[in-house]
Amino acid sequence: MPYTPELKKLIKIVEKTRPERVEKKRRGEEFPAVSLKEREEMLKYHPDFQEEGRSEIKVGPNKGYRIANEFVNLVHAKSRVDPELIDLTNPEYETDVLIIGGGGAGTAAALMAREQGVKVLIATKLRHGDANTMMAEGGIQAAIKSEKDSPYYHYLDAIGGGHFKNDPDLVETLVTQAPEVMAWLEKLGAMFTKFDDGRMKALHGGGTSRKRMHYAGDITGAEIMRTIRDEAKNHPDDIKVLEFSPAVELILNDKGACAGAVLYNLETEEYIIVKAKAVVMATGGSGRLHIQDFMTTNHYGATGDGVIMGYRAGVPIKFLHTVQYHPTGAVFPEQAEGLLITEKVRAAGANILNIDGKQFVYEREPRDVEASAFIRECTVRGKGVPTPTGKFGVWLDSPMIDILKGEGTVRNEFPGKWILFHRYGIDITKEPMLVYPTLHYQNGGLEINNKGETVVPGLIVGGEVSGGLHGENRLMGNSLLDVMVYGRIAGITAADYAKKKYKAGKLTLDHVRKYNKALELAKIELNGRVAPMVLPDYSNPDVRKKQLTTKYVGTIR
Ligand code: MEZ
Repeated sequence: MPYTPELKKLIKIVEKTRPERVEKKRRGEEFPAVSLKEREEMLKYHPDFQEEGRSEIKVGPNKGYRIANEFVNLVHAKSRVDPELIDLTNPEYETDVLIIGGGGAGTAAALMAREQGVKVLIATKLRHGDANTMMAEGGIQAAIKSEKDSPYYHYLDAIGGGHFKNDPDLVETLVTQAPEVMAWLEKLGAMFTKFDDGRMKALHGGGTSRKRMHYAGDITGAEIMRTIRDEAKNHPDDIKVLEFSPAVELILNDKGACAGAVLYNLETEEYIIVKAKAVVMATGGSGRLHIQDFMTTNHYGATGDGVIMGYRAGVPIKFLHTVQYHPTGAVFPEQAEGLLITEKVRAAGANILNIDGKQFVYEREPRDVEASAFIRECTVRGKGVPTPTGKFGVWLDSPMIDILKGEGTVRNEFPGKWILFHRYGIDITKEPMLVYPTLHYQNGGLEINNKGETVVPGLIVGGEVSGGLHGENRLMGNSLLDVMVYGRIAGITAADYAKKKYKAGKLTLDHVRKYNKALELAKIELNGRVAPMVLPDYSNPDVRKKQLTTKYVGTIR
């Protein structure tokens, strides 16, 4: 849907203020960044700081910890699996390493585990590659081949962005392995955007002190996922993939180690038992929980399943009290609602403006600060731009990019977004985009060390499902790097465990029995809730009441 006449009128105001703003950019004059004190003030508007959005966990290793209500609802839910009805004695599959999740981290783990000489089975909810990695746009951070940059600066940026709360060991491993990961991806065939002389292009992202954001147009994640998925397909004898088969419960053995998982075949609706010497949890994030009713950039299967399964098995969670809202999610047209508009658009020079066509925030603040500024502008100061469906947004002035950097820049650097908006009758080289914060990233998750190990032997975790690396706020481009670095590490650790540390034992779901008991003792009203969620339910609740089947009764929304 093209812009309505009302919105076109408001765009005229943006056009009026544009020449002066462009001139300022040309002179290198930027809107002042907020001070640390102003930052704190601004963050009060961030959804993480809305206490009514959180509640206390009453069971498990993090009893007493307050996190988003939507997550607590899942923690306070019964397993989808009834331990009394599941037969663990005849597993359908046996493998060295079971990887739960077929996105970036899971696939990187599979490749590295295979290199260590073990057999791998990937179980994935949808198709191989349907994951947040595939949808990542703007880039991957790595301090490579530059006199001005080094992992040292990358480390400082990541820690500063995370409000100095990050686990230092995890960050050190991330930044020091980044150059090697980039070389690995290139060797496998990933095509990053380059200068004519072969050097990789790099940009700033919010909170970076150096230009180290490498990218493939505005489809960086798709390019990385394409590359590693192709490589996994090159080894069908060693890496098997079960699609449409999400894990719904972990299996432990009588020695307390993780020893497999119960999968659920979405097509046949059968449970499948997989026995494994080691398990990698790489289920990604949870945007589809729509925390505090925010729209999301995440793929359809991002429902936080890995956190729930790991937590039930006894792994503590960390930093799940913080959630990342990407400042620029599309809010118009409605069909594209929530969709990521990469931060790279701001890195390339586009200003953020209110209804008066005025700047109110520097466009490259760390994400939590930037998102808070948008929320304040729309909900407190009344300066948001109204959409035809009663929402609000702020302008992202993309036409500035071609003016500043030459005609064709937008089409070359942002082909994905240009095509998408063009389909809706909007030319982003001429018209700004209307944006609002959108639920993007699960900053926290299952606790790991820098080998991806958890407190449960044989359960290794990698990527967005883990917590600690990003502290309380992740910087742009550190998620693709996280899934590659920690996905690879998880694969190596799992293979090592399978070869050297694994001890056979009797498979059991006793941890599920214990968890159910704890829910009962805590007197939690379950209201029929079961978890993991597996898929979000967008059906109309009134229609649902009249349906014969209550198959999805356990889902939250
Ligand atoms: O790391 C991210 O979340 C990222 C690169 C997003 C983006 O703005 O493109």
